[in-house]
Amino acid sequence: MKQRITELAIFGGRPAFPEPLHVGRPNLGDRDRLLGRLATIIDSRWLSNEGRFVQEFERLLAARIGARHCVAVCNATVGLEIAIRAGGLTGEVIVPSFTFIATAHALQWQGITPVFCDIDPRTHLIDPDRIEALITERTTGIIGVHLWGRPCDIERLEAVAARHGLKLLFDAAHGFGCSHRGRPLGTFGAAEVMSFHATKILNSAEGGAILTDDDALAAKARLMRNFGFVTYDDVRYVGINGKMSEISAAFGLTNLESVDDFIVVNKARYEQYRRNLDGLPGLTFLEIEERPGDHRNFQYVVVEIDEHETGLSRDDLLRVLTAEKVLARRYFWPGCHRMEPYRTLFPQAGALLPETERIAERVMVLPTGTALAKEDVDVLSDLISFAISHHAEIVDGLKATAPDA
Ligand code: T4K
Repeated sequence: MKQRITELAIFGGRPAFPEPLHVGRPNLGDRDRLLGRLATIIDSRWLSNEGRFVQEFERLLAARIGARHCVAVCNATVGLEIAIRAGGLTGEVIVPSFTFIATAHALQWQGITPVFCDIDPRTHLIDPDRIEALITERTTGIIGVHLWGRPCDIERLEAVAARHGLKLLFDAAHGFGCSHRGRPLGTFGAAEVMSFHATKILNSAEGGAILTDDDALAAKARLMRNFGFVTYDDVRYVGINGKMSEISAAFGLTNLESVDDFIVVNKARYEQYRRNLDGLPGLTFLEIEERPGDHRNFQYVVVEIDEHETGLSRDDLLRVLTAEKVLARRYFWPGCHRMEPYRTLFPQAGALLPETERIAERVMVLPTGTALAKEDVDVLSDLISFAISHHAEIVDGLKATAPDA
C-alpha cells in the first residue's frame, strides 16, 4: 500500500505489480482436455472445413443457448458481415457509436452506411427513443449491441423495428452467458452474433457464431461462410472464407466445459471491487442488474470517472495505473464516429451523440477473470483509492513532470 505520492511509479516509485495486469486475459479450461483434442486433430489430419469439433461446438452452443441454428465463424466481425448480408440489409443501418469499431466496419465494409445513434447513459446501450428520428427511406435495419453483456432494451427495439418494417440484428459479441427475462442472448432479433475472441468470456482463441431461428437466414449464412459453395462445383452467393478452424473449436469446446466456473470467478472479482471501491467520490460502477432468472457473465468491470468529483481525470488515473503495470482500458473511446472513415464522412455526427461523447470520456474497464488473483484486486483497489484521495498532489506532480512544464 503506497503511503506517499512519491511512491507511485509514475513519480519514480516501484510499480505495484511486477508483471502487467491486463484487461482481457483469456480464461482457459482444462489443459489436458485441450491437449487431447489437439492430439486428435493432429492424428486425424482434419484441420478445418466442417470438421467434427466445429460441428460439435455448434451443436453444444445451439443447445445451451436455445437457438435453432448456430453457424460458427472465424471471428465475430466476419460473422456480423455475413449476418448483415444474409439478412438482406442494405442502404443505411442504425447502430450505436459507443461500441467496438467492428460493429460499424461490418456495415461500411460492404457499402452500407452506419447511422450512429446515441446511447442511454444509464446503460451505455442504444437508446430506442432516438432511433425513429434517424430513419430515412434508405434505412433497412437496426443493430443493437449488448454492450458489456448487458441486454439491449429488446422489446422497445423490436417495437420500433416492427413499426418501420426494419430488420433487427444484435451484436452479441459480449453476450455469451447472459440472458434477458430468462431467455439467453443469442435468441433475439433476426440473428445475433457472438464473439469468442481470446478476450471474451468464452473463447476459441479467435472465433464467433451466428445464432438464429430463421432457417433461410441460417442456410444462407452457412453457404456464405464457405465462399457460397453449395456443392464442390456450384457457388450460389457471393461468399467469404468465414470458417472456424478445428483448433479454434478445440479451444471453444474445452473452454465451454469450464465457462460457468469462469463466470463464478468474474462475479466474485466484481463484488470484491464493489466492496473495495463503492463510495469513492466520482467513481461509479455501471450497475450489473441480475433480476431473478437473468444471468450476467461479469466479463467487464466498467467504472465511470467523473473528473469534477474525483479531481483526477479518467486519463490521468489511467496514466497512474499504467505506470503501476495495470493496463486498464478506456473502451470504447472516442466512439466510432470519431474514428476513420466515419470522422471524415460524418464530421457533424458528434452533435447528435452527446451521451456517447460524455460517457466515452469517463469509462474505464478494470482487469478481471481467472488470470487475476483475488489479492491483486485488493492492491489495485488500494491504488485507485490512493490516487483519488491524493488527486490534488498527483495533478500538480503530473503538471510538473509534463514535457513542456
Ligand atoms: N462487436 C463488439 C461489441 C466487440 O467488442 C467486438 C470485439 C466485435 C464486435 C468483434 O469481435 P471479433 O471479430 O474480435 O471476434 C479486443 C478484441 O480484439 C476484440 O475482440 C474485442 N471486441 C475488443 C473489445 O477487445 P483490443 O484492441 O482491446 O485488443 P488487445 O490486443 O489490446 O487485447 C486486449 C487485452 O487482452 C490486452 O490487455 C491483452 C489481453 N490479451 C489479448 C489477447 C489477444 C491477452 O492477454 N491474451 C491474448 O491472447 O480488442
